[in-house]
Amino acid sequence: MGIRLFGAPRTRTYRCLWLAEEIGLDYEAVSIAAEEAAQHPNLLAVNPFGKVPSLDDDGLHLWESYAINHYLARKYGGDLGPQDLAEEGKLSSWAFWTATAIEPAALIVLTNGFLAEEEERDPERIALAMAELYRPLEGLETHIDHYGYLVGGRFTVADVNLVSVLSWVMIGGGDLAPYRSTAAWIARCGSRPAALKVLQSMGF
Ligand SMILES: N[C@@H](CCC(=O)N[C@@H](CS)C(=O)NCC(=O)O)C(=O)O
Repeated sequence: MGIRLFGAPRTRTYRCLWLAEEIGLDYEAVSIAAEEAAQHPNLLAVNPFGKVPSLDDDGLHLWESYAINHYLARKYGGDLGPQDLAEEGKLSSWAFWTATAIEPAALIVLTNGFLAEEEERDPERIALAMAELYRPLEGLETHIDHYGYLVGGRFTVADVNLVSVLSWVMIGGGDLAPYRSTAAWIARCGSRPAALKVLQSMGF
């Protein structure tokens, strides 16, 4: 049966495809239009909530992008995944932090700077979201300054997850330049061949 990754272009699928390409995973990318996801029988057979990304690994069905990435990294990812329980804990800390402290505000920036129709965009919302991100980004800046990457001093699944979300901020026009080490780390990670390959396939 193999590995099937269900996804739609220009969605959270990006972070799972990026990781799959970093791993060099042998998988089938099953493309489903985001508008059809909730009703698509093949996707609903894997994820009862009809969301992308979703994964079918030989009959094991997983959803939620961070959970998928942690599973792939741990099972197939070598150094991209945890080397021991302590690293597994740290990767979880970063994933939950990314999902709760960064992603909601980053989505506001992306929506108001890029996704929404011009007349519906609200720069004030971008400003408020960037203000909300100030404290998390200050802490991130200190960490990256010291360690270069999120976990273990090397590129891991945690970097894939967080950079994919921070790229929403950049696409939406949020200014990350004041966070110099963070901006350099995003550029370093985001220009890896696997990331560029997936971006290109999504028409960016
Ligand atoms: N928290 C989920 C969010 C999944 C999600 O909302 N996916 C969107 C695309 S980014 C989707 O499936 N949209 C289609 C729909 O909701 O019908 C994750 O990280 O995977």
